[in-house]
Amino acid sequence: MAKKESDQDQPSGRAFSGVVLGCLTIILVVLVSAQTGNGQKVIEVKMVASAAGNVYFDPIGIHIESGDIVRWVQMSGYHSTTAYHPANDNHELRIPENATPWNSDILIGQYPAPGSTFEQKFIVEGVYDYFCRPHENAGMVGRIVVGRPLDGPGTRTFNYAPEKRWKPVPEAAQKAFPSIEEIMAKGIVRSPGLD
Ligand SMILES: [Cu+2]
Repeated sequence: MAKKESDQDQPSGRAFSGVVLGCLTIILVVLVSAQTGNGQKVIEVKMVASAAGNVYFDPIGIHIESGDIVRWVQMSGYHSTTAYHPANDNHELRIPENATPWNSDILIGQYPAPGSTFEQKFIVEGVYDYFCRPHENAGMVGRIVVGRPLDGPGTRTFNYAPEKRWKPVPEAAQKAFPSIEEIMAKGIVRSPGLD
Protein backbone atom coordinates (compact mmCIF):
# COMPACT_ATOMS: atom_id res chain seq x y z
CA MET A 1 0.00 0.00 0.00
CA ALA A 2 2.85 2.35 0.84
CA LYS A 3 4.23 1.83 -2.68
CA LYS A 4 0.88 2.65 -4.25
CA GLU A 5 0.65 5.87 -2.27
CA SER A 6 4.06 6.99 -3.41
CA ASP A 7 3.10 6.11 -6.99
CA GLN A 8 0.11 8.38 -6.66
CA ASP A 9 2.17 11.12 -5.01
CA GLN A 10 4.72 11.29 -7.72
CA PRO A 11 2.45 12.28 -10.62
CA SER A 12 0.66 14.88 -8.49
CA GLY A 13 4.07 16.19 -7.35
CA ARG A 14 5.13 16.57 -10.98
CA ALA A 15 1.88 18.30 -11.80
CA PHE A 16 2.41 20.69 -8.91
CA SER A 17 5.94 21.58 -9.96
CA GLY A 18 4.65 22.01 -13.51
CA VAL A 19 2.09 24.52 -12.28
CA VAL A 20 4.74 26.38 -10.26
CA LEU A 21 7.04 26.50 -13.30
CA GLY A 22 4.20 27.75 -15.47
CA CYS A 23 3.38 30.51 -12.99
CA LEU A 24 7.02 31.55 -12.72
CA THR A 25 7.27 31.74 -16.51
CA ILE A 26 4.16 33.92 -16.69
CA ILE A 27 5.45 36.20 -13.91
CA LEU A 28 8.82 36.49 -15.69
CA VAL A 29 7.21 37.33 -19.03
CA VAL A 30 5.02 39.97 -17.36
CA LEU A 31 8.04 41.51 -15.59
CA VAL A 32 10.15 41.68 -18.77
CA SER A 33 7.39 43.20 -20.89
CA ALA A 34 6.57 45.72 -18.15
CA GLN A 35 10.17 46.81 -18.11
CA THR A 36 10.43 47.32 -21.84
CA GLY A 37 6.86 48.46 -22.38
CA ASN A 38 6.56 50.90 -19.49
CA GLY A 39 8.92 53.34 -17.87
CA GLN A 40 12.19 52.44 -19.54
CA LYS A 41 13.16 55.12 -21.99
CA VAL A 42 15.97 55.67 -24.46
CA ILE A 43 17.44 59.18 -24.35
CA GLU A 44 19.68 60.25 -27.23
CA VAL A 45 22.80 62.38 -26.94
CA LYS A 46 24.46 63.60 -30.14
CA MET A 47 28.22 63.67 -30.57
CA VAL A 48 29.16 66.54 -32.83
CA ALA A 49 32.18 68.12 -34.51
CA SER A 50 30.75 71.17 -36.23
CA ALA A 51 31.97 72.81 -39.44
CA ALA A 52 32.96 75.78 -37.28
CA GLY A 53 35.27 73.50 -35.30
CA ASN A 54 33.23 73.06 -32.13
CA VAL A 55 33.07 69.66 -30.49
CA TYR A 56 30.31 68.82 -28.03
CA PHE A 57 27.72 66.45 -26.62
CA ASP A 58 24.16 67.64 -27.10
CA PRO A 59 22.34 67.70 -24.77
CA ILE A 60 25.32 68.23 -22.46
CA GLY A 61 23.19 67.52 -19.37
CA ILE A 62 20.26 65.16 -18.87
CA HIS A 63 18.11 64.01 -15.96
CA ILE A 64 16.88 60.43 -16.38
CA GLU A 65 15.28 57.74 -14.24
CA SER A 66 16.85 54.53 -12.98
CA GLY A 67 16.53 51.88 -15.70
CA ASP A 68 16.67 54.36 -18.57
CA ILE A 69 19.09 53.88 -21.47
CA VAL A 70 21.28 56.61 -22.93
CA ARG A 71 22.15 56.23 -26.61
CA TRP A 72 25.05 58.32 -27.90
CA VAL A 73 24.87 59.01 -31.62
CA GLN A 74 27.95 60.10 -33.58
CA MET A 75 26.68 62.73 -36.02
CA SER A 76 29.99 64.21 -37.17
CA GLY A 77 33.66 63.85 -36.30
CA TYR A 78 34.99 60.97 -34.20
CA HIS A 79 34.33 60.71 -30.50
CA SER A 80 34.00 58.45 -27.50
CA THR A 81 31.75 58.47 -24.45
CA THR A 82 33.88 57.53 -21.48
CA ALA A 83 32.98 57.66 -17.78
CA TYR A 84 35.13 59.60 -15.36
CA HIS A 85 36.43 56.54 -13.52
CA PRO A 86 39.89 55.22 -12.53
CA ALA A 87 39.25 52.17 -14.78
CA ASN A 88 39.42 54.57 -17.73
CA ASP A 89 43.08 55.70 -17.88
CA ASN A 90 43.11 56.48 -14.15
CA HIS A 91 40.69 59.36 -14.55
CA GLU A 92 39.08 60.89 -11.46
CA LEU A 93 36.09 58.96 -10.08
CA ARG A 94 33.02 61.06 -10.86
CA ILE A 95 30.23 58.45 -11.05
CA PRO A 96 28.49 56.72 -8.09
CA GLU A 97 30.80 54.40 -6.11
CA ASN A 98 28.92 51.20 -6.98
CA ALA A 99 27.99 52.09 -10.58
CA THR A 100 29.53 50.38 -13.60
CA PRO A 101 31.94 52.54 -15.62
CA TRP A 102 31.58 52.59 -19.40
CA ASN A 103 33.83 53.41 -22.31
CA SER A 104 32.73 53.27 -25.93
CA ASP A 105 36.21 53.97 -27.30
CA ILE A 106 36.18 56.06 -30.45
CA LEU A 107 33.09 55.19 -32.51
CA ILE A 108 33.95 54.06 -36.01
CA GLY A 109 30.92 55.25 -38.02
CA GLN A 110 28.79 58.34 -38.46
CA TYR A 111 25.04 58.03 -38.10
CA PRO A 112 23.33 56.06 -39.60
CA ALA A 113 26.34 53.89 -40.46
CA PRO A 114 27.01 50.81 -38.31
CA GLY A 115 29.22 51.57 -35.31
CA SER A 116 27.86 55.10 -34.94
CA THR A 117 25.99 54.55 -31.68
CA PHE A 118 26.69 53.36 -28.15
CA GLU A 119 24.18 52.53 -25.44
CA GLN A 120 24.47 52.37 -21.66
CA LYS A 121 21.76 51.51 -19.16
CA PHE A 122 21.79 53.43 -15.88
CA ILE A 123 20.55 51.85 -12.66
CA VAL A 124 22.35 53.43 -9.69
CA GLU A 125 21.03 56.85 -8.65
CA GLY A 126 23.41 59.77 -8.62
CA VAL A 127 25.54 62.05 -10.78
CA TYR A 128 27.65 60.70 -13.66
CA ASP A 129 30.32 62.78 -15.41
CA TYR A 130 31.83 61.59 -18.69
CA PHE A 131 34.12 62.82 -21.43
CA CYS A 132 35.16 62.30 -25.04
CA ARG A 133 38.63 60.80 -25.25
CA PRO A 134 39.97 62.85 -28.20
CA HIS A 135 38.32 66.09 -27.05
CA GLU A 136 38.44 66.10 -23.25
CA ASN A 137 40.98 68.93 -23.28
CA ALA A 138 38.69 70.92 -25.58
CA GLY A 139 35.94 70.61 -22.94
CA MET A 140 33.85 67.90 -24.62
CA VAL A 141 32.16 66.46 -21.53
CA GLY A 142 28.66 65.61 -20.37
CA ARG A 143 26.73 65.05 -17.15
CA ILE A 144 23.87 62.67 -16.36
CA VAL A 145 21.74 62.70 -13.22
CA VAL A 146 19.97 59.40 -12.57
CA GLY A 147 17.05 59.86 -10.16
CA ARG A 148 18.24 62.03 -7.27
CA PRO A 149 21.78 63.48 -7.31
CA LEU A 150 22.41 62.17 -3.76
CA ASP A 151 25.89 62.62 -2.26
CA GLY A 152 28.54 60.94 -4.39
CA PRO A 153 31.74 61.48 -6.39
CA GLY A 154 29.90 63.39 -9.14
CA THR A 155 28.62 65.99 -6.65
CA ARG A 156 32.09 66.71 -5.21
CA THR A 157 34.49 69.46 -6.25
CA PHE A 158 37.05 68.62 -8.92
CA ASN A 159 40.25 67.04 -7.60
CA TYR A 160 38.50 66.10 -4.34
CA ALA A 161 40.98 63.32 -3.57
CA PRO A 162 44.51 64.43 -4.58
CA GLU A 163 46.02 61.56 -2.56
CA LYS A 164 44.57 59.09 -5.11
CA ARG A 165 46.74 60.62 -7.85
CA TRP A 166 43.98 60.30 -10.41
CA LYS A 167 44.34 62.12 -13.70
CA PRO A 168 42.76 65.53 -13.04
CA VAL A 169 39.81 66.86 -15.01
CA PRO A 170 41.23 69.51 -17.40
CA GLU A 171 40.22 73.10 -16.71
CA ALA A 172 38.32 73.49 -20.00
CA ALA A 173 36.30 70.39 -19.12
CA GLN A 174 35.63 71.60 -15.55
CA LYS A 175 34.15 74.81 -16.94
CA ALA A 176 31.98 73.01 -19.50
CA PHE A 177 29.83 70.92 -17.12
CA PRO A 178 26.29 72.21 -16.56
CA SER A 179 25.42 72.49 -12.87
CA ILE A 180 23.42 69.74 -11.20
CA GLU A 181 20.84 72.39 -10.23
CA GLU A 182 20.33 73.40 -13.87
CA ILE A 183 19.94 69.76 -14.96
CA MET A 184 17.39 69.09 -12.20
CA ALA A 185 15.47 72.27 -13.04
CA LYS A 186 15.37 71.82 -16.83
CA GLY A 187 15.60 68.04 -17.28
CA ILE A 188 17.62 68.63 -20.44
CA VAL A 189 20.47 71.14 -20.84
CA ARG A 190 21.45 71.84 -24.45
CA SER A 191 25.09 72.32 -25.33
CA PRO A 192 26.14 75.96 -25.27
CA GLY A 193 28.40 75.24 -28.28
CA LEU A 194 25.47 74.65 -30.64
CA ASP A 195 26.07 75.91 -34.16
CU1 LIG B 1 34.75 64.33 -29.19
